[in-house]
Amino acid sequence: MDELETSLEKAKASYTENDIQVLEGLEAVRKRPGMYIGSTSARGLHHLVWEIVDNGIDEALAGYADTIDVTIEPDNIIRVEDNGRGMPVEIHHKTGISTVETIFTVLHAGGKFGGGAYKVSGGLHGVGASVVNALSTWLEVTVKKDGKLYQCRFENGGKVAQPLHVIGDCDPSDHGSTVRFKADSTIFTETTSYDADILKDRLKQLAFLNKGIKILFHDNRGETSDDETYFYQGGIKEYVQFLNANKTPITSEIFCCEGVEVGDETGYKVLIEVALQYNDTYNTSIYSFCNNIHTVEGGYHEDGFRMALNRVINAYAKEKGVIKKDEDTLQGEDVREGLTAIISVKHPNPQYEGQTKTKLGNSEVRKMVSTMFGREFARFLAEHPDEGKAILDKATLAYKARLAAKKARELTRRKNVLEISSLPGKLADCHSKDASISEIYIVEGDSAGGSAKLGRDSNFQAILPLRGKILNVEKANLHRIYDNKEIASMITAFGCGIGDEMDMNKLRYHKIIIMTDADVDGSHIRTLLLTFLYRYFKPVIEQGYVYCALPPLYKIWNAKRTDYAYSDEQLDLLKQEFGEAKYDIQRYKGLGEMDPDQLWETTMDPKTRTLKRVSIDDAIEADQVLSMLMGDEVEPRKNFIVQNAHYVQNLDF
Ligand code: 1YM
Repeated sequence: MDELETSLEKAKASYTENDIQVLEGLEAVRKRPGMYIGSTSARGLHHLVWEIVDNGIDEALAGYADTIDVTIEPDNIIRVEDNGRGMPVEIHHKTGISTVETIFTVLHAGGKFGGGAYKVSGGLHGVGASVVNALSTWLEVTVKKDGKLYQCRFENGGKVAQPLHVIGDCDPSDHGSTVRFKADSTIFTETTSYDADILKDRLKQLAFLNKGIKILFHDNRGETSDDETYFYQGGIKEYVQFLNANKTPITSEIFCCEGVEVGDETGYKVLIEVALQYNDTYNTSIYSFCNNIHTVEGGYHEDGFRMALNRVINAYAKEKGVIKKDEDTLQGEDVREGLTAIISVKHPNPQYEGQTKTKLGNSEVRKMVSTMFGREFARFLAEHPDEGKAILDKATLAYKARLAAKKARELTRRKNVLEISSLPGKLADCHSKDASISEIYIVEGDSAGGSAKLGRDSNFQAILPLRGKILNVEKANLHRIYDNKEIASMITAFGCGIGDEMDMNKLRYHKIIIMTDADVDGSHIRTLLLTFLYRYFKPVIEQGYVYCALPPLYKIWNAKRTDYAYSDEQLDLLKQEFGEAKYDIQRYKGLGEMDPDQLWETTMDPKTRTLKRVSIDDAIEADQVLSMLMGDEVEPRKNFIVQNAHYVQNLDF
């Protein structure tokens, strides 16, 4: 049983009991208003208006109303009227009181009762009309229906002062609902005075987002009244026009499309609308909405839009011969330069995520928007060659400018690696920005790097593949070190700078994990890396942030079990464990031989992996080995090579 059912079940018992239940509900709202409307500041105060207006919008979206009239009366009384069916006046079978009264006295009742298509009131705030009642000194509802005028009145935070009764007659063709209320100044202690601009901005936005609904506004508090009418037959197309009003559009036609996509086998429908126009600036203004709520943090509808925009413009560019080679793709930032776009979806069951709950989390919406918008936008480009050309020219220019800027950056990068701000391209970064849980795997070779990228947990694990041998820092001066691509990418990835300008607080990962093959080449690369870290990032080692991953040497398995051995001794033990049973053994020659899942399981999963923390002694030893091998003294090198001849034969210093 859901919340509403429960409260209604309880309420049914008897009329007095019902009264008590209701009062307890509304009392809870008065005790903790913040929980229901976010805050009791000016923001919360305006929220009351939106709760009531949303109900009128719902009625209009259901097709029964086309006008909503919002007035600030003297003394900051709010009046909202619509010309819809009028709230239901009959006795509600569960509460035993009129449905109107139920809407205003039972928590959440308004949102859940109706079967309307898109209940905006079920959205982000959507706490219902009863919350407004609970937070008002008085509230009055008037319903015009079936030739009669009905009214009821509540006082002192939702207590019934006058139950619903007929106060007169009206034209039988007339219908609608009116709500008037006065916010409680003992709750809204900061202010009970409405800001006309806040109300106007949002009402205008609601009119843009819901084409064909006329929204009237009056501020009757002053000597002369301030009246506005918001009515946009073109909806979000006019919104885009309005947003671009002070800019110079590069296309005369505004693109817009609208469609209904069916969700799953349950057949729920999602309404999708997109409008866009490019202007000659370099800025991007993409505003997305779900159920009239501005999804500030974006979400799947916005993702789907970006995906399709990219795809369609690139396909069009190829078709027009602007893009020739496959590697010349226009990037998202290229195709969005100068773009003003509105994406508006209406979803019967929206899920909001993110810090401020303004990110649409319904994943199915991505494909819906991508498919519908992509198809329509491709058609638009095909049918409007002038617009198509202007958009393509703009994106290509952005693309060229980006490449030029990149070249310029690379030149500076060569001058001073410390000035690099962008992360290296090969780095597959993690999502976490919290260094204390972030890890970077420095992986030898592209194929192992590829497996690691696929196998990792991208929430906290970053992968930086290093190609070939990194520069031998022993013989290089500082200038050459900066010049080395592999080293430069490590320095930028770490984020903490190097040398005099090093700032450990800026280090982006508290685990720097060297992952090399368990062979001679691998150990050589490890030596080079450790030496580099020892020479230039000593504090990172001193603070215990550097580790070596231990990849397994063998996989031993049969139909029943699979195990990994990290040494020959361990393999012998495992062989005994498998005993008489048949088994297979694979010797891993390199990390690249493992598939992503194996790599994750054996070497990267914090639950099962073995990491060896590098001590400063290890690093010193690496440094000495390297000095000896690389240094000018010939004798020790000779000795070392003779002693380790069976290992070093493949080495290429
Ligand atoms: C000024 C605010 O609330 N209008 C409004 C509300 C309702 C209806 C019509 C309505 C809805 C339905 C059937 C339905 C509401 N009804 C309910 C409930 N304007 C304003 N206009 N008949 C009338 O959804 O089926 C909640 S709001 F719960 F009774 F359905």
